[in-house]
Amino acid sequence: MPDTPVTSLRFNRLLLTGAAGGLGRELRTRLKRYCETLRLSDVADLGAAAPGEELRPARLEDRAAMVELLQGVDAVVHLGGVSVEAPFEPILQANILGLHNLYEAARLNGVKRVIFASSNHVVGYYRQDEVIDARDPMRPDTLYGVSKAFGESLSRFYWDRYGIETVCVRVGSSFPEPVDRRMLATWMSYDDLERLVMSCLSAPVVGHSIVFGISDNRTKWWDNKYAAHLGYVPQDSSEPFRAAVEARQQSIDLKDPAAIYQGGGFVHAGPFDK
Ligand code: 15L
Repeated sequence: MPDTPVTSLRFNRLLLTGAAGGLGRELRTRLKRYCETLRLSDVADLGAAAPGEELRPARLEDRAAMVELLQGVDAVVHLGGVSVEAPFEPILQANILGLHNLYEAARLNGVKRVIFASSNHVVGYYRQDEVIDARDPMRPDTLYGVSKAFGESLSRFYWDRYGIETVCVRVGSSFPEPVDRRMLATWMSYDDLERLVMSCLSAPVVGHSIVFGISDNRTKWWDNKYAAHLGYVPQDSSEPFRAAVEARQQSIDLKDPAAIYQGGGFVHAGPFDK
């Protein structure tokens, strides 16, 4: 965790969905530092509530449960839903119908800001020798990526029509450390994840913004020039891990689409529906 908090702002109640997942478990302890009450939701087991935590299991597909879940929250950090390629049906339920429920719940409860965990797989079919920014057209590499593209469009609609602000965070690869050559470009440390989420929550005005969730890596495919207003300044880099990563993966097959496209191995995932 960063020694000094990213912002001196304190929120009354924040909601974290997908709180039992990999990034959810990481943000659970970190977000608590910035709010009186942290409401946690997931369909998976959330364990026991720590002081200042409220546990609210809820299915994204359940509109009534979502409306209840968003009551009395200042802002939502939405990590919930399917987070890898999968058959279309669960993606449809959680990432499409579920996300619509979340935004309807925000509208009905007057919640004004959502931090939406989008994904780099919205643009996974750009090549690894291209550098893109948030205004380049989407090129999803999976049905999962398509569902995140839907989320970016849905959140833009809720901003234009209802004034609900969203930052779409196109998360790269947020893990304890980069494990392959692709991740030298896509990695984001957990400390930088905290810095980014708190920048998104504390920036005075975000409207509808798109930011790539990456650390200050030397290898760059994604230019965050349109997200400068968020004030996110990554402090970590994949570079200290480079030697170990290159030793582990000395050569790459340049004919393999996973080495050609930014989405990496996701370009091989599926189809599941025969
Ligand atoms: C994602 O969107 C996934 O949720 C995560 O598990 C990683 O695989 C990441 O992308 C990635 O591209 O490395």
